[in-house]
Formats: sequence, C-alpha cells, structure tokens
Amino acid sequence: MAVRFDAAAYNFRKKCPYVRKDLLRWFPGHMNKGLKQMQRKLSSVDCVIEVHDARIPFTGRNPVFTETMLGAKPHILVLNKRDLTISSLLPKIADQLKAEENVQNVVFTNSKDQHCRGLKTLKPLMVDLIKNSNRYNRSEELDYNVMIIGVPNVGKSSLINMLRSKNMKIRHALPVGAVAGVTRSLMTKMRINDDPKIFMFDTPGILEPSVTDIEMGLKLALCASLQDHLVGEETIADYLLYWLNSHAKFKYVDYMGLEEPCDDIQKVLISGAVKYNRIRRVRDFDGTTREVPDLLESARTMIKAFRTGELGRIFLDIDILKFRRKPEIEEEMEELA
Ligand SMILES: Nc1nc2c(ncn2[C@@H]2O[C@H](COP(=O)(O)OP(=O)(O)OP(=O)(O)O)[C@@H](O)[C@H]2O)c(=O)[nH]1
Ligand SMILES: [Mg+2]
Repeated sequence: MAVRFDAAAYNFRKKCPYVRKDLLRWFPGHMNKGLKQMQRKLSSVDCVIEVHDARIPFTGRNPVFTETMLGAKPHILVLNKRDLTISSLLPKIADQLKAEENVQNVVFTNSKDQHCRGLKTLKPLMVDLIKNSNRYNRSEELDYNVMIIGVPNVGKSSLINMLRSKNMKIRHALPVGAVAGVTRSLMTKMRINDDPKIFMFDTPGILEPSVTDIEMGLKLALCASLQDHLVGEETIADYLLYWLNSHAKFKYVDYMGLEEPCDDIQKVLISGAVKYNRIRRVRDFDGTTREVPDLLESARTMIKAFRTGELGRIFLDIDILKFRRKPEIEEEMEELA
C-alpha cells in the first residue's frame, strides 16, 4: 500500500512523553509470591517453557528466571502472538537473543492457529531437549513435566490449550482472557500428550517488580501485561500514539476518524469518541445535562485496536533490534503503514 502521509512533514514528539516516577504505582503485590513457589517447584520439572510476547522480545522478561532458574533445566523461549508482529524480522530477533542473552531455543507461535509451524516444532524440541538433559532426581520418571512461565497475558494458558487440543483432541481446558492476571491458582497441571506423557504446569503471570525503564512499563501495559487501570488507559493510548507517529505507522488515522496524523492524544480521542459514539452525560451546576466525548472509552477502543492487530502488525522493540538492514525495515513499514 502506498504511504499516504509523509512523517517528515509533521513535528512529532521525539522522546517518550512519560517519566520514571510513574513506575512505582504499576506493580501489584501478588506476583512475587508466585515466583517463589515456581522456584520451589523447579526440582519436579524437566523443562521450562518461558512464554513471552513476540512484539516485545527484548522487554520485560523476568531476569530472576534467566539468572537463577534456567541454567539447571532445558529452556525454550516461546515468543507468542507472532501473528501481531512483523514476520520477516523473526529470524533476526532469534539471532539477537542468541548472541546477547544466550537464549538457544527460540520458537515463534500463534496460539490461536492450529496449523502454526512453531506449535508443531515445540513438542519434538521439548522431547529432544529433555532426552538429552541430565534429569537428576527425575531420571527414572517416564512422564515429562514442563513448567510454563511468563509475564501476564502473553498466552501461556492459550498455548497449553492449543497443544492439548492438537495432541489429544481436547478443547478449551484453561480459562484465557484479554486482561492481565487471568490465571490465579498456582501450578494447574494439564496433560498435553500421551506418548510420552507430557504434563504442563500453568502458572500465574510473573513480572519483575522493579522495571527500571519507563518505556518498558508502557510497552508491557500496551501488550496488556500490566492491568490497564494501573497505568491508566489515556496514558497507554498516548504512548501508543507517540510510538505510532514516531515510527510512521498511520493506520490509526482512519481508525480514529481523523483527516491526518496528529500527535495530541486529546484530539485523537475526541475524534474517536465522535466516530464510535463514545459519549458520556454530565450534569452542570444548574442541573442541566449535556453530552461530552468519553475519552476513557475512546482510549480503550484505540488500545483494543492495537491489541487485536487492527492498527497493523507492530514490533514495539524495533529500536532495540540490532541485526537489521535499514532499507528492508523501511520497505516493510511502507507496506504496513
Ligand atoms: N493474536 C493472538 N492472541 C493471542 C495469542 N495467544 C493468546 N492470545 C490472546 O491473548 C490473551 C491472553 O491469553 P492467555 O492465554 O489468557 O494468557 P496468559 O499468559 O495465560 O495470561 P495470565 O493467565 O493472565 O497470565 C487472550 O485474549 C488470548 O486470546 C496469539 O498467539 N495471538
Ligand atoms: Mg493464564
């Protein structure tokens, strides 16, 4: 598709509009507890599958796991929701994770697609890694136990459900949801394969509570790994707008009922509220009521459009990706803008 707008013609914000002190409010308390219980459970598993969002492969993975847990057990990093990001960049992402973070096994999946290639490779890879590992106390066990970890809302439960339905023809076993923190009970055990018997432990999302970089927090919020109200929908929508404009991604213009790109979130949300009839009644001092644009609902609409892919395939960590060639990226941006 031709580029309709020339980013150079606009004076978009060049820096993230939020500052570090906002971070403190964003982290709920229950997640550390889960982390500790998972650490205790590690001796009874043969493999750890860490699920993360493919739109942010370099943002928000829990360092406690990578530092203290992973050395001892085979580890696969599943980057899920590949359908929402830019496919041609996936090999480069895997290269960088290998080179810089020593992640050897990376698989990209779409847990909503039965026919996804990554899902097919996952089981043989898992079995292979376990067979070739030292299982210590579990070497006599015929069953394989696999622990699924990852920050909230990356698709852990969806992945287990899909593997289970693919391998055992059983449908919808675990609850999934579009908001963070759906899985609360620890260590739900699910059989996903019969020969060999493979059990998966689903876990609640865990998140490193000291995210030091504000953009990290905002990207996690955008991907629904933090609950929306903790950060605030209008803040999330504003960060999204800043990101889209600074990366010349302009699908939001039509979506939010605008004539052209705009870097002012208030104007964008008002336009969206008018287009989607998101209106709120307010009462004035004299008792009369009038209708005003509902900016909160409009922000929710915009965020949802990003999350479902309606604003285009987006790779939020693009500025962190090193192994890339400029023209290729630009071509892709053009195609997807
Ligand atoms: N587009 C897309 N959406 C997905 C994919 N996998 C999961 N989802 C959606 O992402 C949301 C979260 O999925 P869950 O499986 O509940 O995620 P989770 O990691 O178990 O979440 P918690 O239990 O809250 O930590 C749901 O709305 C899913 O439908 C995927 O590969 N692609
Ligand atoms: Mg879950």
